[in-house]
Amino acid sequence: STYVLDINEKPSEKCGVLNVTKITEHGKKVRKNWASTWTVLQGTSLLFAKGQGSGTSWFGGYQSKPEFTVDLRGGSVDWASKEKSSKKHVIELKTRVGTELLIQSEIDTVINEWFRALSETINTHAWE
Ligand code: I3S
Repeated sequence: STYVLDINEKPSEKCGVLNVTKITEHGKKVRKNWASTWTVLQGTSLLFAKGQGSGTSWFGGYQSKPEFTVDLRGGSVDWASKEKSSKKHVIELKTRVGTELLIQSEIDTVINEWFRALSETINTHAWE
């Protein structure tokens, strides 16, 4: 049999600790609640698991069940405006179902990598 693997079809997997807050749920504004959150990009899903504290509990955070998952397909990603947050390096993620999240890291290389990974995922799967 013939087996063809496109070089671009590598599974997208990325994880790390980011500061995350929801700002809108089903189109309704919700109160910000920034939390240090173990974040996993797995295919077109973005999974969040609030760790038992950040830093030393990465492994524990990874083992814990995701607290919240968003489907990136049909979503959008952009840098957040100053009105959305006073923090620097803030990504604004909007999902197809009207959830808006802010995702932040103090480390610019880290947040730039996440911006790239999220944009690539959203652009690659835009029409699914
Ligand atoms: O958009 P806001 O309301 O200025 O967001 C800030 C608040 O959520 C604040 O908590 P209180 O609800 O206790 O006021 C947070 O401590 C801030 O971090 C939020 O603003 P930034 O600019 O950090 O996203």
